[in-house]
Amino acid sequence: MNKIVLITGATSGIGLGCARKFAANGDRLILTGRNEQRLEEIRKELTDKGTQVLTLVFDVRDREKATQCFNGLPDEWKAIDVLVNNAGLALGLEPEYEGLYDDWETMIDTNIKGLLTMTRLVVPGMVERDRGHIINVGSVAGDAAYANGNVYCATKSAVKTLTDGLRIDVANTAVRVTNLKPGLVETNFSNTRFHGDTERAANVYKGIKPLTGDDIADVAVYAANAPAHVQIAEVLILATHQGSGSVIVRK
Ligand code: 8X3
Repeated sequence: MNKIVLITGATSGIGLGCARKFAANGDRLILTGRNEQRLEEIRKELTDKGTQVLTLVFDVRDREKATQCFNGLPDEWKAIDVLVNNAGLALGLEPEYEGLYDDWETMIDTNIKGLLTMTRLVVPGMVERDRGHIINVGSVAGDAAYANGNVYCATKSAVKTLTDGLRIDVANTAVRVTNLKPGLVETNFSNTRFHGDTERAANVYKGIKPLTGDDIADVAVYAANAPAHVQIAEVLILATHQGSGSVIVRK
């Protein structure tokens, strides 16, 4: 069925994978992100293939702008069926007692408060329509802390708790709630984490075939298209040679 899917952080990685996979599924897309030019390139790529795409330029940390963009949606785009809360990032890999305050603020404001803002804006309409699906992009990092992951792991642990809480709070409706928990996915995740140190970022994926944004998007599309009585509550997706958040076998 043709759905309206809103994806945050749609300009790269898992978000971009979701944009392409939901487009291929025949859905209409609202793509949000900070990079206006990338959003426009992606809009063009997908509209050329026949997908209806609307883009919104904002940072999920900017609650006022997010609210403005959401309230300004044309009527025919307002009834969002699927919200993919993907926007998020890791910054730094230092012991907790040496972390940078700015990195902490950015991760907490994006991964937790940004996700909450989007949830607060979009979900009331879903509840009212008694239809909808929220897919939060959590992480294996939310299941257990790993060395130097501290604050990032805590934000993804919060995503798990908030996803579980929301699922309980909408259980009296037909709205479904999913937590996707990827492991090692090769995107610009590590590049961002290491503040642009590409060599250090490349080492994260050395000797192991990592997942791609498309691999995670496949699961998102599956969950969104499962029969209405089926709620895919949580999925942990690891690379084959990854045993857990901290066990990675490299060859
Ligand atoms: C991304 C997975 O294990 O690199 O959230 O933190 S991990």
